[in-house]
This record gives sequence, structure tokens and C-alpha cells, in this order.
Amino acid sequence: MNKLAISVIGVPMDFGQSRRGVDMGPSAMRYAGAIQRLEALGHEVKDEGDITVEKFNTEDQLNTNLRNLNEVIEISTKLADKISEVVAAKRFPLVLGGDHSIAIGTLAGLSKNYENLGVIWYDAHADMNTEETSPSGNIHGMPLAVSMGLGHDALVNIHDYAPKVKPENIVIIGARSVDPGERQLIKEKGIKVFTMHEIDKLGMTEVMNQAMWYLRDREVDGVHLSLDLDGLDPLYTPGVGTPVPGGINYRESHLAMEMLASSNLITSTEFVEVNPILDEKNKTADVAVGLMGSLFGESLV
Ligand code: B3U
Ligand code: MN
Ligand code: MN
Repeated sequence: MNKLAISVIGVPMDFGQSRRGVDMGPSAMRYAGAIQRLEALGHEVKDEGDITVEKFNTEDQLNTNLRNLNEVIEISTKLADKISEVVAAKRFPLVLGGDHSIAIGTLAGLSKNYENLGVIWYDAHADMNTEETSPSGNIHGMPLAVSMGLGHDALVNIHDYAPKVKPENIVIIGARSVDPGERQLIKEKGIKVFTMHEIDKLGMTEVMNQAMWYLRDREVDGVHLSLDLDGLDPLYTPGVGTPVPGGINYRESHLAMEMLASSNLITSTEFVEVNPILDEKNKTADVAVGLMGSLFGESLV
């Protein structure tokens, strides 16, 4: 694969859900050797540090049942600014989360720089809830809906335009916990989803080939990989807030990353939902960093 100029951006965010600890995800992945792993592959890596994540006064909260909406708006906007800057400087953004609500900011920052961005969403969940359909009020269950232009105005309109991503440019891989409102939206918008059923039936090689051809046929000019560690089975990644059994295994995940590496399709990525407090000896961060190794070409050197 090409040698890249990678900018690593940490987002110690835990406001998109209610379990503390996922704010330590960026540290855990740095501690597990993320930077050194990519440098060893010959990439030029710049650690840009963390986006500042601050709690507001509760009196400032908007009148909504979306948990920590103000904070999510503020942090998403800062992250979007940073991502735009990194992409404009022709660098490859690697975002370390943080809960998955950070994808709102990542996609907002990316979409300014691409005409026809594709997205691969590796996740047990569809993350397509809105304020109306969410069972939890947790914004980490909403970033794909928001990026398609559905949801709270302030989230949808970060950087003053919407939508950020076309529904037909999204591919979800690993879904196995999808809420009724999300199912309806998937049908309505015709979103391409490879559930665990397809992975079991077709095998990961075929799923990845189909996913990549689907995006090439859409003539995308960039592909963002948003990797939620709960996409894997909790046997391999126990340190996540909402583990769902029956997930993608370790070897299938490495295979998926290796296939993406040899395709040269991926132009940005984020690794989210690593929660060291819920983890077993940093196992989940270790797996995340191993997957980064494969995504950035370890098997090709
Ligand atoms: N779909 C549920 C649960 C959930 C979504 N994302 C995660 N969990 N990690 C919700 O709350 O929207
Ligand atoms: Mn997710
Ligand atoms: Mn998930």
C-alpha cells in the first residue's frame, strides 16, 4: 500500500452515551502502541493530540431528551474543523474515540472535502436512530441518521449544510442489534447492510468484495471506515459499552482490514467505543491497534 502521512486525532468523548470510561479510549489505544505500529509500517505519523472535551453547566442544556446535546454539538463542531484542516493538508485522518457520536463531527469534516464520500460502518448496531426512534436518548446510536440529514437540527447542520452523506453510499457490516425505527429507515433509504447472517452465509471475503464493488459502482471519491469495536464479538473486544454476542470474529476482522489495505480504497478512519474501564487488561485496545496494523498494510510488507 502507499506510504501515508497520517494525522492521529484523539477524541476523549463519553457524552454520546451514559457509561463512563470510553473517554479513555484514545489513551488506551496510544498505550497499546497505535503510533509506533503505523510508523513501523513506514508511514509518516503525526499525533495531533486530543480535541478538548468539556462538560457544560446543566442549566445550559437545551430542552430535549437527547443526552448531553450541547456538548455533542460543541465537540462535533471542533472535530469537524480539525478533520477539514487535516484533509485539506492532504493528510490521512485516523480518529481515536471516544463513543460513536464523534462520527457526526468526523463525517461533517470529511464531507466538505469530498463530492461523493462512501462510508463503511463496521458495527453491531446501525446507529440510525433519531430523537423519535431512540430507545435510549444516546447520541452514539444516531450518527448515521444525523449524517444523512435526519435528527436534531443543530446536529444535522454542523458547518451549516446537510446532508453529509448519501444513503446509497453507506455500507453497514456486522449489524445484529437493530431497533424497529432503524429497520424502517434502512428499508426506506435502501441502505446496503451485511448483517451477521450474510457474513455467516457468504463468508467475509465475499462480503468485503461485494461491499467494495458496491462503493466503486457508486463512483465514490473517498471511503471512510468507521469501526466500532462492538462490531466484533465481545469474546475479542469485551471493553465496549453495549456488547452484542454473535459478532464478527478476530480473524474475519483482520481479513476485512487486509482486504481494505490492498484495495487502497480507504481515505480516513475512526476506531471507537473502546472503554478501558469495562475491558480485560486493555484487550480491546490491543485488538483495535492490531486491526489498525492490518488496515495500514501489515500483511503487505
Ligand atoms: N440502538 C441502541 C443501542 C446502541 C446503539 N449504539 C450502541 N448501542 N453502541 C441505541 O441506544 O440507539
Ligand atoms: Mn456504533
Ligand atoms: Mn455499536
